[in-house]
Amino acid sequence: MTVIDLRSDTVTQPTDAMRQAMATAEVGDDVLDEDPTIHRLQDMAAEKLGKEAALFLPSGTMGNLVSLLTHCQRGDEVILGERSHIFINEVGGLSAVGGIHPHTVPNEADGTLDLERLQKAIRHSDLHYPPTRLICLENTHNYCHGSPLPLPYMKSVAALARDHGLKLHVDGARIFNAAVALKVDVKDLAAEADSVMFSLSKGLSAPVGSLICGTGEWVRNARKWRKMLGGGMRQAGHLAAAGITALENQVERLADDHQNAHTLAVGLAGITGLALDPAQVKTNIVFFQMKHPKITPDQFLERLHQQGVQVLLIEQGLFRAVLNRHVSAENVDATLKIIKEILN
Ligand code: TLP
Repeated sequence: MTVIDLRSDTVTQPTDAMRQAMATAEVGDDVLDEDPTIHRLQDMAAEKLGKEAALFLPSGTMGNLVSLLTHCQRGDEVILGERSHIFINEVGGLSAVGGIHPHTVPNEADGTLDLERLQKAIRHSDLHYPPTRLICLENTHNYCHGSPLPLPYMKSVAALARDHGLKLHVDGARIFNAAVALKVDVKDLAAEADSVMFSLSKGLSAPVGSLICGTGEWVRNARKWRKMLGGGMRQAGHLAAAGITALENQVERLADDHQNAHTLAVGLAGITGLALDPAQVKTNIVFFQMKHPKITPDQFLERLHQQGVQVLLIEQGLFRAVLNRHVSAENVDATLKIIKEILN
């Protein structure tokens, strides 16, 4: 049976070119800063995002945590979306490890944070308040339909941050999806931020790794936090080699995932018992709500699984399907057919 795995783009397997590059990579001890392949990847990432420097880390979660630790002191406050991955899905690392206070603002449906609400969330100086230090945005915004945050919006938030002496960090786990969907250079999206994290191991198909990018001094400081968290990885150039291949070969094809997501969304919207607005689907993530008189969400999930289709049940009746390199247009048609059969 063909398995159509739509749980995430993190399930992607390395390409043959990546496996080849990993096998033959020239490596060294990266804690001693002597891994030539990691240097190449970091230079490439910094160049692509238009930043002075970059740092390779094992995961996006560590990339975000190291970024927050590098920007903030214990007791500082960070403003972020209440649907953000950092707030919901990173085990509360910012507070548990960093002693950083999260101040959430509701996300709009398109992943943005309303500028007025953001402005109100910024603390003025008062004995009782933690000092606001940082604003975090997520681009694309995973739990807001994978929405890409447009360039003018990024500029407005950056201006607000600057006016209040705050830093701006972007969780850009899928920033290349945003750039492809918006048809802008990723450099322009990154230009507005003091730091950006992006993942190699999602739609770009590398097996492991994320990068954080910022000024040279910021990255030097981040390196120390990475070491403290156990992210110093020795001969990790084998992993970085796959990342280089990912950046070289896998960015443009993200458009195929976006096209397939759109087809899936339009198809799902036409099925009785499912609710979603296909116009909200602009990248590779499709959220849909299921409500059926006879089938519970768990039964639906189980039946899909039996037919070889895997999606994630996020919360009561809300499902997520993420298009990725292993899911073809034919697989999307097959998925729609299977879902129709189950719900009819
Ligand atoms: N997201 C994963 C799960 O954790 C939900 C997924 O399947 O989408 N930022 C964003 C916006 C993310 O979506 C993720 C992973 C991360 C950070 C963390 O990256 P990793 O998994 O490398 O720690």
